[in-house]
Amino acid sequence: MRLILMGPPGAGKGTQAKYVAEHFGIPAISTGDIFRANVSQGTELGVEAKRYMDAGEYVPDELTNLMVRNRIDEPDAEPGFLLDGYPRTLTQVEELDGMIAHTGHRLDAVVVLTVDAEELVQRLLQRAQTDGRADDTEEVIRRRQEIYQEETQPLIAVYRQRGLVQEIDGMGEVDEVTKRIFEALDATPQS
Ligand code: B4P
Repeated sequence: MRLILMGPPGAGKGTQAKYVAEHFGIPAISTGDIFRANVSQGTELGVEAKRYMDAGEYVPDELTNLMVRNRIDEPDAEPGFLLDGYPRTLTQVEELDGMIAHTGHRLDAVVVLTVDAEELVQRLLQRAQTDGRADDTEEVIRRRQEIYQEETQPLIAVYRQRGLVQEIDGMGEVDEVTKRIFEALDATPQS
C-alpha cells in the first residue's frame, strides 16, 4: 500500500498516520517529524529547516525531496509507505511520481482530511499549551494555513484527476476519524 495523507495544519495528519500505518503494516513517513528530529539533533539539515519552520514557511523542495528519496529507499518502505505531510508543492508531486515509478509500483490513494478553519486553529493553540511546538503560535499558525491554501490545496485537484482522492471528514473524535479512514481504504484496491 502506498498512501499519502493530506490536509491543512491541524487536520490530524500526524495523529491518524500512526493508526493507518499500523493497520496496513507500513511505515509512516512524516516530513515534519524528520525535520524536527534533525532540529533537535542539531544537524546541518535541522539548522537549515528550522529557519523556515519557525516562520511557518515550507522548507525548500530540494532539501525535502532528497530527504524523502533517502527515506523511501530504506528497506522497511519496500512493501509500501504512508507519507504524512509530503508532497506539499507541485514540484514535490513530480519528484514523488519519479520515486514511485522507479520502484515499479504506483500510488494507491490520497486521503484528504477536511476540518473547519476555526477548529484547526483551536487544535494547534491547544497543542501549543501541551507540546510547546515553536511553530504553534497564532501568527505562525495563520501563516501555515495561508501557505497551505496557496501551495498545497491545488494538489488535491491534481490527485483527484487521477482518481486517487478519498476525502474524509476530520471533525469529531480521533477514533471516529480513524474508523472513517479505514472504511474508505479497506475498500481501495492495493497495488
Ligand atoms: P507538520 O509536522 O506536517 O505539521 P502540521 O501540518 O501542523 O501537521 P501535524 O501532523 O503536526 O498536526 P496534526 O494535524 O496531526 O509540518 C510542520 C512544518 O514542517 C511545516 O510547517 C513546514 O515548515 C515543514 N514541512 C513539513 N513537510 C514539508 C514538506 N513536504 N515541504 C516543505 N516543508 C515541510 O494535529 C494537530 C493537533 O490536533 C494535535 O495536537 C492533535 O492532537 C490534534 N488533533 C488531531 N486530531 C484531532 C481530533 N479529531 N480532535 C481534536 N484534536 C485533534
